[in-house]
Amino acid sequence: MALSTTNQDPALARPPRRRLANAIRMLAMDAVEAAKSGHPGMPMGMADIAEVLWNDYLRFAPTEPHWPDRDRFVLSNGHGSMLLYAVAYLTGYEIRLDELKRFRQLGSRCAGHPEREIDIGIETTTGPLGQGIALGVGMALAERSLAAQFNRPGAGVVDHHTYFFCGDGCLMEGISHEACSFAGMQKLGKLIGFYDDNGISIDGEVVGWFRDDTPKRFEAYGWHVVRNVDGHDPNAIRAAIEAARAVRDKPSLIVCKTIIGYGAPNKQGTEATHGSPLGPEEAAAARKNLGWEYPPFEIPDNLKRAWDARERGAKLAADWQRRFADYARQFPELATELTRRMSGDLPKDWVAFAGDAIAKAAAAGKGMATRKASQAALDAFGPKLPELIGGSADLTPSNNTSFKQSVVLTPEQPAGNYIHYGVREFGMAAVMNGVAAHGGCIPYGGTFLVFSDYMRNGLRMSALMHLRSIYVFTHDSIGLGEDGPTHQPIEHLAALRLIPNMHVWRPCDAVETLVAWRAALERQNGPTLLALTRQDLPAVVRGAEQILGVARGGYVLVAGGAAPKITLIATGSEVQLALGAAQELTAAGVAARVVSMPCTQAFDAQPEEYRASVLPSGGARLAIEAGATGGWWRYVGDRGGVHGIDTFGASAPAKPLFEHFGFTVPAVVAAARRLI
Ligand SMILES: Cc1ncc(C[n+]2csc(CCOP(=O)(O)OP(=O)(O)O)c2C)c(N)n1
Ligand SMILES: [Mg+2]
Repeated sequence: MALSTTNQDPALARPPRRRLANAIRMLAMDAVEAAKSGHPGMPMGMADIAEVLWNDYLRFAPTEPHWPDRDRFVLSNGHGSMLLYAVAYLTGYEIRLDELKRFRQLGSRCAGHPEREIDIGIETTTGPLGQGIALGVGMALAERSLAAQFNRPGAGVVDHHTYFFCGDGCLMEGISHEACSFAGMQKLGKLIGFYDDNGISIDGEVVGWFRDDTPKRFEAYGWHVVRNVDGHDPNAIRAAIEAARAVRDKPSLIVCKTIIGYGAPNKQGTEATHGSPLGPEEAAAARKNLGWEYPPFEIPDNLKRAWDARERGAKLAADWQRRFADYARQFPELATELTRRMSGDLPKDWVAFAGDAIAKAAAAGKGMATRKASQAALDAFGPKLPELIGGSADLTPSNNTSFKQSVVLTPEQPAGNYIHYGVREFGMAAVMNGVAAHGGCIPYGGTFLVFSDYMRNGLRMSALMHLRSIYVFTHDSIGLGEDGPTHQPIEHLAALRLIPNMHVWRPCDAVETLVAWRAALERQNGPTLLALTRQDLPAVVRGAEQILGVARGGYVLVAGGAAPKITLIATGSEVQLALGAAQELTAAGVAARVVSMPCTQAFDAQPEEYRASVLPSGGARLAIEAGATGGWWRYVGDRGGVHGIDTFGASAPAKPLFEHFGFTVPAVVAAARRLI
């Protein structure tokens, strides 16, 4: 790994590749210096790889960042974010130099860890290590799915690669196992990862805590591995990428030996460069060592010109537009459909279609478990929505996530719409996020509500990145019965409702379940979680206005007069208890209101006037939910009560369990009476 700066190819009349890479190094180093915080080591170490990838292979268009058939790139070792910002600036995306100068400052586009900003070429990138790999897997899966559905012989309009960078940290994380084992099984041949094999993480040399034989590990997953690539030799990097692209039936991992902080003469190769500024002295020494004569943030014109990818990108995008126009002439319906799906819009007649399905369910008035109702929702909506890509983490028969038109998605059936994710909850969440981020597909995935803990950061990332991922979580309370407390969610609903931008629905019957599904599908800027029962629930009788009320997240089921003495607020299976208790209270002369509150977030978003009409200020309020009480106090106020469970559950059939924990009509009536 020579520190040569003279590998110029005069025939191309381009600056030497090392100098092009040094532009990344210097921008990253100087931005971290200016911020007095950040991670110079990774961008300096991976600059040569990035230079080759962006300049020779990646198909992207800075002037048309949303071009649908662009290659996707995910930075899983997201702490190296300055590498992405530097490349975005150098290649000509709409990002000003002073944004780089304000790296990590309030309001700058250059955040510590980027999330998702396609306008400047950031597809999705995670701070939490390892998740980016899984996002890349999801993107590659979406690409293959769309290609299988839309490409026609001689007319390939979906044909791009997904690349990711990852580091030691990503590969130590368990999620890399889930995602890469899955990707190998799925034979995602257009997924290419670069492992920054620099032997260093924050605590020092990784041999003390990470000694896997990574190439063997990935070969065992069914990946194609290019070993021992000198990550500072552009020719070796090119050869590795060529080899990776040539293998189309396996994902590829390119194992790049690099030196973290490459170019900083005294600190390179050590953890000192990982996450702190090099300091003025070492930064000056790096400049000298790399033969960089320019002050911070100055990129000489010849380098800027050589990096500028606007013209090349515009040509690529225009070429695709021409091909797409031809395709549209030959296959007008497919072209319209692909355009719709990439836009994220639902079909034109969706509103009427979904409304009909809900009206039908209301008229049928059938009782069933809400997990069953969710399957009925898929049966109703699924045929209309070929963009749905569903799945379950090995609980398909319990989650009821497959429906009549489900076709298993495999390498042999890439146009399928149902994924057996295997027992890989976290991997599933992050793969779903990648599918959603790619566009053209709406992912949903199931497991037991209690195992949402295993995937929680994936749920959080979908909320943070505004992705339309739909989580189908069944067995939503002690009502699941005999499997016992390890399987019975208690604090989960409360905890999940705390994630900003996550919509949590806990429907009480088939109609509410359909409305919840519709809301999830129509939500383009965030995830939705459906908490569904294992046990059967009766259908609630509603008027037309009440059916409309469901979508508002909370609505009055039983008015109890204009000034009820008590308002019972319930969700899911506990709505039945509230209805039973209200009946008894009313019979005893206590005017009681019942409010069904399937989605607190949707309710909170309603105008004040509506909320006040549902929850009147007079009278007491009692919230009833078979889970942790914490989140309900804001709805019941000082004079209110919360009837919940703040201990772990127990192993027994559902009925005795509900009795044991006080989830019976008499117990709810007693709790209500204590408040009035
Ligand atoms: C899930 C998660 N855990 C911990 C961290 C904190 N963290 C950021 S970088 C890093 C070390 C990463 O080492 P490596 O991937 O080898 O990066 P390098 O130092 O080589 O750039 C850690 C622990 C994180 N970002 N995400
Ligand atoms: Mg490392």
